[in-house]
Amino acid sequence: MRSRSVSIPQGTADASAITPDELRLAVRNHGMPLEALAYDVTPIGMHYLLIHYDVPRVDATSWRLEVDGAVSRPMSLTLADLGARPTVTSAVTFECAGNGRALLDPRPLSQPWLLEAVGTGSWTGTTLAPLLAEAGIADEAVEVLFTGLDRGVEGELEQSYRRSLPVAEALQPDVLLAWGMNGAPLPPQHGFPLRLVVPGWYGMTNVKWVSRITVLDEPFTGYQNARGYRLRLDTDEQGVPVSRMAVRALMVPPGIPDFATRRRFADRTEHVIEGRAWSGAGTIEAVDVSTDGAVTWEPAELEPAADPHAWRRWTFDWRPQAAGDHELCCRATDAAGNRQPLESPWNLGGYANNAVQRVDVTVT
Ligand SMILES: Nc1nc2c(c(=O)[nH]1)N[C@H]1C(S)=C(S)[C@@H](COP(=O)(O)O)O[C@H]1N2
Ligand SMILES: [Mo]
Repeated sequence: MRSRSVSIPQGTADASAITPDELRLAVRNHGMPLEALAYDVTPIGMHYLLIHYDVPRVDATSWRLEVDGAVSRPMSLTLADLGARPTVTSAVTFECAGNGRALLDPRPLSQPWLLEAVGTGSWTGTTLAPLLAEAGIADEAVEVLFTGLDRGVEGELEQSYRRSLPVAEALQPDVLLAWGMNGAPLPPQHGFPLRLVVPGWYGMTNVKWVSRITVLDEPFTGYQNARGYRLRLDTDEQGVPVSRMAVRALMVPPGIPDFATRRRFADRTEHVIEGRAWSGAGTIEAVDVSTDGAVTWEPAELEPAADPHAWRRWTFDWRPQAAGDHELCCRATDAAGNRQPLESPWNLGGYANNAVQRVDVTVT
């Protein structure tokens, strides 16, 4: 992926080429073009998409949200019932846990993301915690399970897409049940009519097309928690659950691209490099930029955080000193002291690869 040669793809593929299965996934699940890092809130249609199975067609009039399990007062709510509750809007950055997967070597076979599985939505909905309080969570409750209406097969198991969260996480005051995105009703591909929004966690947590919330008195052992989304080197290993987003900065690639190769060309005037940074472990403390392939680093300028759960904008003035090839890199550090590595440890699922971004630019 770091080749400096400008090659034009012409009907041949080498061993590193993506497979037909990966291509099929890649055209269904598109990324956010990196130039959209320029927006505080990603326009609908530019936000990345990740859908394990098919987008379900949901009839909003017959749809209900069931709240059941270890609760004293089970509920069945319409969209109007939810809409009558206190409403909040919050900008939240999502990143797919598989972002960066296709840059790992060997490449785990799944959705072949490079770096663009990220976006920030302005989500409108109601806070989950008061709803669970009304339902009356039992003292023995340990997790809350969210079930989507989409069904498929994964790991040879037929299943609905569902994920659980520890009770303490589900009760965080910033966890939302959202019916709106960027001021409009949720579009079908983003979870119409209702989705979960859990700030700080990797994307898989934000269950779309939610139809059931089940309070559990023992941990969920279903596929997406027990087998999928685990950091492990081998299928026999239990591994560590994937949870919060690792610290990361990305830049808008400067200059202009070659159509086929996406290689960048820039002139020798001053360029304002801009980008965004985020972390699931706290606020962003610093972003550094390198214009010499991560040999030396200089601090970027950080803008004040616009929303506590949204990515933070940064800029860096770059005046190329010479014509020729330059490798631009950026790396973020968060308040917990986490800093992006030059290389991220490999794992079977290709999750949480937050290695620094590298952009080759030819200065003319
Ligand atoms: N029901 C359901 N929810 C889901 C998924 C899914 O396939 N089905 N994909 C998850 C994953 S892996 C990600 S990264 C995010 C993507 O959200 P977006 O498509 O709205 O960007 O949704 C999550 N919620
Ligand atoms: Mo994801």
